[in-house]
Amino acid sequence: MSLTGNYEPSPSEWVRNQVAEYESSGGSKANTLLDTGMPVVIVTTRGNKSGKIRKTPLMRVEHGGEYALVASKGGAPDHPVWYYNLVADPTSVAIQDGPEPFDVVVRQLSGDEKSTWWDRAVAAYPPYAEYQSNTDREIPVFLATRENS
Ligand code: F42
Repeated sequence: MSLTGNYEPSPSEWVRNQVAEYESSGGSKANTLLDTGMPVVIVTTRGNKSGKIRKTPLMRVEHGGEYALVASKGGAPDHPVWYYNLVADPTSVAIQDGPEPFDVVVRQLSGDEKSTWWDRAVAAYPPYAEYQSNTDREIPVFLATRENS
């Protein structure tokens, strides 16, 4: 995994606790969003200002070995800051979906490709549709593909 460096846990306690429990259990615990039963993955990025390692739980949206990363932030008017990390360095990204993380590269989707992956995202986690209806911000979607594929 090329993403080495100083890990800075999230300032949000429930987020950093979910990352810690997911990683320490090899993905067998804390692998759903609270009590929804809907699966999550852990995405590692590099802080675009600090250079620190950041880890962010996101809903698991997988198809054919690729993953959509949905910068919904609950429908907030502003992007989550991990969005800017991906924009700044789309090759310093890893996903953990189970026991071990793996390197990916990401690209932001648009047009028909985004529509296809947006439908998959809403199928995996229906509240995404409500988040988008609650904000004028177009919720960005990134496609993550394994680096060695
Ligand atoms: N968020 C989503 O957007 N989509 C999801 O599908 C999703 C699912 C999910 C499931 C479980 C769970 O526990 C949380 C979930 N979340 C989901 C919430 C997600 O994990 C994040 O908490 C949320 O998206 C907000 O991301 P954020 O990156 O805006 O988090 C803030 C609070 C944060 O970490 N801020 C740090 C801080 O110190 O204030 C800085 C983080 C950072 O990356 N800093 C950069 C750096 O250089 O280090 C600079 C960034 C910049 O450009 O300012």
